[in-house]
Amino acid sequence: MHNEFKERRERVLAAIRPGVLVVSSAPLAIRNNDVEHEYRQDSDFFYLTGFDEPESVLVLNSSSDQPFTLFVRARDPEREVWDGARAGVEGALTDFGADAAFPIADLSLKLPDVIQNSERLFYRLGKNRAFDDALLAALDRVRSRARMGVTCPTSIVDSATVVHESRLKKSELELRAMQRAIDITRDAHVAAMAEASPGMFEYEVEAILRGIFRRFGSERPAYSPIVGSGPNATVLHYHRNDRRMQAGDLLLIDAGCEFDYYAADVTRTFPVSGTFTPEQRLIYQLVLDAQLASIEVTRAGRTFDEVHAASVEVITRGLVELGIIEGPVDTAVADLRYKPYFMHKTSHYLGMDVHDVGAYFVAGKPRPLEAGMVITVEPGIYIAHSAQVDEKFRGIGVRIEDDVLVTNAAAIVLSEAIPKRVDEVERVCSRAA
Ligand SMILES: [Mn+2]
Repeated sequence: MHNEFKERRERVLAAIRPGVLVVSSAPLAIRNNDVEHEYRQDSDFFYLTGFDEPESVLVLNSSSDQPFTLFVRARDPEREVWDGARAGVEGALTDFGADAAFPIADLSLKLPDVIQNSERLFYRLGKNRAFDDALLAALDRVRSRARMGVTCPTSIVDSATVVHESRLKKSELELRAMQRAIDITRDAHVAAMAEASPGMFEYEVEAILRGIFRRFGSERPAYSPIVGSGPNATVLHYHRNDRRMQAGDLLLIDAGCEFDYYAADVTRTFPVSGTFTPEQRLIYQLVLDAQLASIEVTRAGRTFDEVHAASVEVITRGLVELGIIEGPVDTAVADLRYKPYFMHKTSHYLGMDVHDVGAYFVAGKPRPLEAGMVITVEPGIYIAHSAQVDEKFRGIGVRIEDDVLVTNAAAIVLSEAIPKRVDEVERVCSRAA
């Protein structure tokens, strides 16, 4: 693992040459009074260091023979009794491979020294305002040294242009972590399908998901699980998870865990009673057909728009056939008639962040997919109770989401082992817990 972080830093150093890159750790966030939110390291910071402590700063300087500097919390036996062990300056050098390390308390003193004499500063302004101030103060210090022959950066470049670009294509090691997250997520979804039944509350199903995530070593959910039954399945970002499920409901679960800082993002929809009603089955099969069509299109050289268009085509055709929207199909596509029922896009990047970083457009044009990217494919149909359609379809919400590795040939569905065919889903749903 040590080597992988080093390789990433070397790749970034090569990309910024000549320049200096600064990334701060995620700030601590107060939850209420003196209680903090659970801490999670900033993804860029972790990607380049593997270091998960707060109050840390990373500097990569391509012009230095000691390019990798870490500022970290100093060892403090008294604090460590309360908060646990810290790596300290010593650990930053020996365990995390820093060429130089300083206590974070010395930041204002030492930061000017490590960023000076570079033309370009790679830094993401605006993400952490408190740290922006510290960095701008350091820049000011560097400027004041101009008469001594010190060079101050003349341009500040968004560090995303190099770090996010590097994160976009996944290494073997990253794919292993993602697969692990997805495998735990599979167990959670299968257990939810088997155990959910009429009369249970949505939060009981949420508890099953969270319990399995944690039991198998996931640090945390990659995002708050959505467990929406009946009419709640048509609410895209439903999060209350407090309704009592009824016989005949569909249950839409959008939940994935994080493992080693990598996210899974999976949605399954299934009948709480174990069998789809005829209308639910029609809509479900339509979403599944759309998803399979989009996965078919997913490969290097194609674009997100093309992946999305495949789902739009299938869903529009199906909705026309069911009499939910008016045809003909091409006119319905052109007029966006599917949109009240399929209002989101089909895909996003997936990685350390569930909506992962990386450019979707390059020079104003949709960026072609490349081998090594991981994306989601997640079409859906949501028919609200208020919809002007045949009553039998109202209140049906279905989304099916898989995590897909882009290659030069057919895409690899990393979450393939999570049941989604109608007969498979019904079989797992009627399995006793
Ligand atoms: Mn998603």
